[in-house]
Amino acid sequence: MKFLTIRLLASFLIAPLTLWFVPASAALAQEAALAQEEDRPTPLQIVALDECDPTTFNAMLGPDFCKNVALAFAFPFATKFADLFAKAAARAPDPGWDFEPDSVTINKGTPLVVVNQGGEPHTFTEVAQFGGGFIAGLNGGESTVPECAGGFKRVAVAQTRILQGSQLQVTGLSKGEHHFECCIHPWMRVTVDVK
Ligand SMILES: [Cu+2]
Repeated sequence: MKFLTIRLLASFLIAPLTLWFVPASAALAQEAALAQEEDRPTPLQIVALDECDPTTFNAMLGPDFCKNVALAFAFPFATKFADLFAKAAARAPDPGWDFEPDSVTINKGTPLVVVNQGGEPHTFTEVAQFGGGFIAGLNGGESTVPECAGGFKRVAVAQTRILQGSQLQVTGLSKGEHHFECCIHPWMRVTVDVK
């Protein structure tokens, strides 16, 4: 009888305690997860831009290769396919093909998010030294850097490709200076300084 009373008393006491603890610990876990999320650094955005002319690019490279989102049909500032090559050969590459910003400083652990807002594909490829990409006609006389050699046939290069309208995240950069360029349009360059 006495034993039963104690057990009963115990369950009366413990049951509500348990009920109180369970939601409390769940709430604590949720709070910890939220705090961790807040500690996570906000990614730094870099945009890839270009002004490909859909008519001439797609005639050369296939339908839907160039999807200019900067209203190329309404305004006459798009660059024709042949002109892009002519300007690169004259070592005055088209400034409409650009990564912005050109140089960034981030703290170690901050991810980069590179968004392709241009009309055609680009790559965001880390290189030891800036130089030519894998299309000789766009290199302005510079030779292809080893990191771009082989083009998209090489998985390492393909992994750095950013299709029109998509994005690439770069994480885990070590402290120091890093160089990134487009392996197609090698005048698109970014220097990243990691503190
Ligand atoms: Cu490019």
